[in-house]
Parts: sequence; C-alpha cells; structure tokens
Amino acid sequence: MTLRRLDFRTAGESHGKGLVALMEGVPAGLPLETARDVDPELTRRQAGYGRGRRMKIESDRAELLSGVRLGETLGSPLAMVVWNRDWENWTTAMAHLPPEPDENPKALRRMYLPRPGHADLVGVLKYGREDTRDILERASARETAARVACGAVAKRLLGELGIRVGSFVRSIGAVEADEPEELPEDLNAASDASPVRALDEDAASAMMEAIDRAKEAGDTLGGTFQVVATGVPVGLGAHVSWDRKLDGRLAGAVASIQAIKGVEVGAGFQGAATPGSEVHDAIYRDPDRIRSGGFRRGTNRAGGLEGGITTGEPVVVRAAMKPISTLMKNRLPSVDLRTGEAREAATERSDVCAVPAAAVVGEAMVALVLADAVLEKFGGDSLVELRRNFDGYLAYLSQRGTGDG
Ligand code: EPS
Repeated sequence: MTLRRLDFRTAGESHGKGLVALMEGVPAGLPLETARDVDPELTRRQAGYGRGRRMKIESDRAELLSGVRLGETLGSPLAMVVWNRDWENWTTAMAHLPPEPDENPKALRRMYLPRPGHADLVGVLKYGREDTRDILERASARETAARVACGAVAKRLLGELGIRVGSFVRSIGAVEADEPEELPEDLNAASDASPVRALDEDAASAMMEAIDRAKEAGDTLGGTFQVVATGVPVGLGAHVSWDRKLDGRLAGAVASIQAIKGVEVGAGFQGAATPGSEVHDAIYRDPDRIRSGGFRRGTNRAGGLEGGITTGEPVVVRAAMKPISTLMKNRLPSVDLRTGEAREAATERSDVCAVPAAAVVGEAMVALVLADAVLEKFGGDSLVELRRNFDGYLAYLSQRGTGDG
C-alpha cells in the first residue's frame, strides 16, 4: 500500500546512527519549523507509562536536511534525521565495516534465540541471515520516530485547512476506560495529561497498576487506542475502486504500525452483532454543517466513512496492539538458530507497554493518509493553491447547504 500524492519513506536501525524520514509531495509555502511543529510530536511519542530505559537516553529531535527555506517548505523533497543518542554505545555492534578479527564477539551483540511474536525468526529465514539482530534492528518500533516526524508535517498541512488529528487510549491489558459521551474539544490536551493517555482517571490508575504488575512479573501488556480526526470535509476517498476507498487506506496504514493486530473503523466489530437499525447513522438536514454538505448525523458509528468516502463527521479509527514480544521472565520456548537446540527466547532492554506511544504513531499514520487524500482531491503545488481549491469546494458545499444548489 502506498500513498498517492504524499509519499514518505523511512530508513534507519534502532541502534544505528539515526532514523531518516523522506517526504515528497508537500506543497510549497507551508510554514514549517521542526522545533515548533515536529519535535513536540516526537516528545509525545517518547512518553507514556510503561516505556523502558531507552527513552531516558533518547531525546528525539528532527534535523532538517532539505525541503525548507526561511521557515517555509519549497515543494521539494523534505529530508529529516532523528539522531539516536544510544548509537554511541553501539558503534561496534552496528558498524558498517566488517569487525576486526580480534574483536570481542560479545561486543557484536549477535542474537540467535528468536522471540515468539517478533520478526526475528521469519526475518532470518526470509533474508538468509543467521544473526536475528540483522532483522530486529529494523523491525523495531524505534522506526516509528521517523513516521511521527513525517506525520507531524502532515498534521501541519491538515491544520492549515482546519483538520485536527488526536488520539486516546481505550484499554491496556484487561483494563478498559469509560469513554466520555462527548470527546474533549482539544482531545490531545486531555489525553496527553494522563500518563497512559486515557480519558478516564480511575481506569488510568488501574492501567498503571496493571503495567506495574506486568513489569514485576517480567511480562508485557498490549491494549487498544482510538484516533479521531475532526474537520475532515465530506468527499475524501472514493467508492469507485477498491484501492481508492479511504477506509481501506486508513486501516492498512494503521495495521502497518509495529505490533498492531487489529483495526476498526468507527464501531467496527461491535456493529456486526447489532441490527442495522441500531448501527447506521440517521441523516438530518443542517445547513450550518458546511463540511458535511449541509447534513448532520444522529450518531457516528460509521466512523466518518461511508462507501470509502468521508462523511464530514469525525474520522474514527481504532486499533489493537498486541503485547510487546520481548519478555524479561517466563520467556517462551524458542530454538537456538546455531545448534537447533530448544532454548528460551532472547531478552534485551525493552518496554513493558507502549500503547500510549502507539496511539501517537496512529495519529501520524492517519494524518499522512488524510493529507494524501486531501492532496488527491484538491491538488495544488503551493499551500495557496491548495487552500484556494479547498475553499472553492467549501463554497460549493455551502451553496448546497442552502438548498439552492
Ligand atoms: C523504541 C521502541 C522499542 C524500544 C527501543 C526504542 O523498540 P522495539 O520494538 O525494538 O522493542 O525498546 O529501545 C530499544 C531497542 C532499547 O535499546 O532499549 C522507540 O520507540 O524508540
């Protein structure tokens, strides 16, 4: 799955020198300063109760290499690097050159005990490698720092059009948060105030206790989160072909995040057990709701998407993250790739729970897909041109809203 108008790519290993983010298709004239627009998002991704010691070492910042001049994008490819501070401790193990013959083998930090749930085993089999580090360094969720850097640029672009993307955590392990009747106006201000990014204080305390218990037991926890985009106009995506349907594009992007095993749009699986009369969102006339074409829905169980097209209601994507596969105790059976002997899976420094961080990565992926869909519909080589096209569409919708369209 690739984006259509806004291409992005990442490179880099978890303990390599740094993570590279490359974006193409950002229109010219978008105000962009990494300290203001990108670094705060990187900091949000680093936070969350349950992260490991690595996050105390890192202090992620984006360094721009190209694509911006005097505070505005040029329309040229945007290149950013997030340097890994921990690299200093890994220069031997992650060196580009072959090791000296007398190098201490321990310093190379090879790993031969694949962790169930990780890319370790399938990766070495597929790529013809012996040392699982050749796989795990890239499979690591550290890569999401570069995704969040790209997502921050997408958010900045969407923000210019009044589209905002936020998230919150719905559950961690078996602890489920109560969802408020109405989401806060500034969703991220509310969820970021919680160490687990939940909107229910009692549940947040129970979630943190569950994380503490898992940590003591040397275990890990997964959970679920919800990404919400507001201000999205009706008409992004298309019903006409499978790969233009926006729900599929969003689900694919969110499912591509490390450890994500399930994605729902709106009420998702819940809707499957409910009669249609209680699932679908009734249509009412509301001329003031310009972005919805002069209509309002009684509910938003569809998660802002019908037929693969946005409705103008908030876009809602939910995801389930499995528990992290690196276990400190009760390590699962595995096999030593050198000898074929039964052994316990490898362990190394890791997180206990990264669901709050995954929600921030979810925002980035949703923002990138929405920005892509915006550029697909409205085009424009510059922000001025994009906005002119966008405003023209809103003018058309507003005319329809009067009933004379
Ligand atoms: C990290 C995500 C996790 C962390 C990693 C930093 O990666 P993984 O998917 O490999 O478990 O554990 O830190 C380390 C690998 C480490 O050395 O502690 C991130 O999101 O930045």
